[in-house]
Amino acid sequence: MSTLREIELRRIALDLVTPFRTSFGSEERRDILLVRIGTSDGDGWGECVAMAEPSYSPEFVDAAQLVIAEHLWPRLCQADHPAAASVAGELAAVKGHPMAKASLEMALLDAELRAAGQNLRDHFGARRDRVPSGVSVGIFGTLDELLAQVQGYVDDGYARIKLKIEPGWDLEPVAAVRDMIGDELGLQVDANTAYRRSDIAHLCRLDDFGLLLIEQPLPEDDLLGHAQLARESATPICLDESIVSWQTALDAIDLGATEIVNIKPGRVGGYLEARRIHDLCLDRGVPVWCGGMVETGIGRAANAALAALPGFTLPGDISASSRFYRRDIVIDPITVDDGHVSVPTGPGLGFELDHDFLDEITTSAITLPA
Ligand code: SMG
Ligand code: MG
Repeated sequence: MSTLREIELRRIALDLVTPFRTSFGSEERRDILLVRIGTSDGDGWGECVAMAEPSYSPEFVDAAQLVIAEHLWPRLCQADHPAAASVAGELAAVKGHPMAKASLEMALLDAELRAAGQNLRDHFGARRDRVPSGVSVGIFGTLDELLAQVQGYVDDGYARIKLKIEPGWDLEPVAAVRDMIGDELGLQVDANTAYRRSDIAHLCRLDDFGLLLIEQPLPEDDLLGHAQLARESATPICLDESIVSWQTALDAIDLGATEIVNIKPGRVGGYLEARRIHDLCLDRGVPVWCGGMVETGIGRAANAALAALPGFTLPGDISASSRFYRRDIVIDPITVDDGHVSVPTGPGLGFELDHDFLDEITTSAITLPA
C-alpha cells in the first residue's frame, strides 16, 4: 500500500502559437497549474485544466491552487488508503472545484500506473491504437483570416473542424467554411453558452450546413432550453459546460437536452467519472467525444487514452500539440497523422516530461508535505 509523501504545485507559462478567441474571451498565453504527487511508490503528474479567468466555468487557476493547498490535499492526506479510485469520495465534502480535484486524481493515477508498469488505455480496457483528431478553430476578425486558418488545418489532415461561434459570427462564417471544405469533412460549432432561448429560430438556420452538432449554445443551467432547441433543430445538440457529473449527464439525456455528449475529465472531476459517463452514454446509445481544454502533452496523452474507449465515436478535440504550442513540456508531443493521433503506450498516463524545458517555463513552485 503506497503512502503519500508530498505534493508539488508548479505553475508554468506557455505562449500560444496564435491567440485563441472564443465567445467568452481571448487568450494568448496560458498560465497552467501542474501537480506532482510524490508517493512511496514513486511520482505521478497531473494537469489542472482551469483557465486564468473564471469565464469557461467558475474555476480559475489561482483558486484551484488555493483549494488544493488548503482544502483538498489536507483531506487526501487524512485518507486511510489514498488511491486514485478513492479521490472523488475522499474529496466529496468539498463542493465544486472539479478541475482541481481531477488534477489530484490524475497525478495519483499516473503514479499508480507507473508503479504497476501499466498504461491508462490498458487500465481502461480500451483497445484502439489511434483516435480521430478534430481541431477547434477560434473566432477571427475577418472571414479571410478564418478561411486561411481552416485551410491550414485541412492541409494538416484533421478529421473534423470545429468553429467557435457567437451572435454576429455564426451563419456567415459557417457557410463560408462549408463552401470551402466541401460536404464530406465533418464540421461542428461551439457557442460556449453565448445564445439565449430567444435565438432558437436563428440557431435552427444552422441546419443548412450539414453540421455534426451544435455544442453548448445556451447557458449551462438551461437544460430545458436545450431540450426545446433539440426538438426544433435538425442538427444534434451536444452539451459541454452543462455536463458536470454522471448525474447531470443522465438528467440531460433523459430530458432530451443533449443528443451527443462532450466528455471533459476536468469538468466532471476526473478521468474515472469521465469513464462512468462514457459507460452511461454507451449504454444509452448516446455518442460521445473527448473535449479539450488546451492541455499540454500531459492532459492530451490522458485524453487520447480515454478516447480509445468504444463509445467515443466522434473525433475529439485532441489536436496536435503544435496546434497551440511551439514547444510542449513532453518529449514526444502528440502529432496528427492521417487525421489521427496515436494513443500513447508508455507507462502511466503515457507521457515523458521534458524536465529542462519545464524548468525554463516554471513561474512558481511550492512543495507541501503529506
Ligand atoms: O483543447 O483543442 C482544445 C480546445 C478545444 O474548444 C476547445 N475547448 O468549450 O470546448 C470548449 C473549449 C474550452 C476551452 S476554450 C479556451
Ligand atoms: Mg465547448
